Amino acid sequence: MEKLIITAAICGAEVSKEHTKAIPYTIDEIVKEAYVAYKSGASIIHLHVREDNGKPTQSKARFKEVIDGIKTQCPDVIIQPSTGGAVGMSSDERLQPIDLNPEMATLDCGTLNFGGDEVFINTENMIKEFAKRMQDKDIKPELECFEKGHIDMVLRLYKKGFIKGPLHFSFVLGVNGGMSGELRDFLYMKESIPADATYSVAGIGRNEFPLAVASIISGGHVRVGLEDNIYIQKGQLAQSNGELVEKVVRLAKELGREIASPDEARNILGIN
Ligand code: KMH
Ligand code: ZN
Repeated sequence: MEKLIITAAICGAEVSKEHTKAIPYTIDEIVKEAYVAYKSGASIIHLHVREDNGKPTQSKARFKEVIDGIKTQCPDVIIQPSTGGAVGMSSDERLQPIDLNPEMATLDCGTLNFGGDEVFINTENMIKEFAKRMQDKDIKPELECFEKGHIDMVLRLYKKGFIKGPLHFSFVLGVNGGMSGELRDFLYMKESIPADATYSVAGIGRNEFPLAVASIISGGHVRVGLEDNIYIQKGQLAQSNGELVEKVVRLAKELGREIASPDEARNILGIN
């Protein structure tokens, strides 16, 4: 089996210091969390940024400061800014980090409810526009699919040339409003993508580690981090993103999967 790519989703847009003190807000806090996740075994940092008071922002200037800081601490890590941002942001707002020419960025592949009255909007035309902006800059999209219909959307747009291969999916399972995160959901998603595509799984909340194990033994890749889950085990908050990454490294070693370095991850994903 190929080596395991671990993505660390260190910050997100929804988790606050009321949920866990470990969630980073400031530039220094985010850079530190990225560094610790990287040292623990993450080769990709899935990146959101915040204002100092915790408010999510897609400000290009803020992303630049954080990315420069991360690159100083861990020059080879792959940085994957979010173009999802937070619910309610406009496309222009969300697309700002693309102008910094990152190696990767997220491409959210469909609309879904996001708890309460929130709706995370990603229409077909938005997906086409985001995909084109990434293609023009040779940015590798991480195809975030929150349910099976999102995979169908990717496959349609791939056929029509709006999305270029090799395809790399991220199954984000267990969001309140998306597909649940049971083993059968993961298996259905992974069996629905082309054989030559790569995939990673991000289990939300209690789904994080069971789905990580399922992906490790299936030849897929794994995303963990405080954006997705704040507990290291039932009832016990994680101290840092590094602690969550370390747990995946331990599980992978027990199950016979080696961990990919950032350059090995580039090779696996077809990033030049
Ligand atoms: N914060 C969510 C609304 C992404 O990073 O592309 C969207 C999200 C997906 O986190
Ligand atoms: Zn995200």
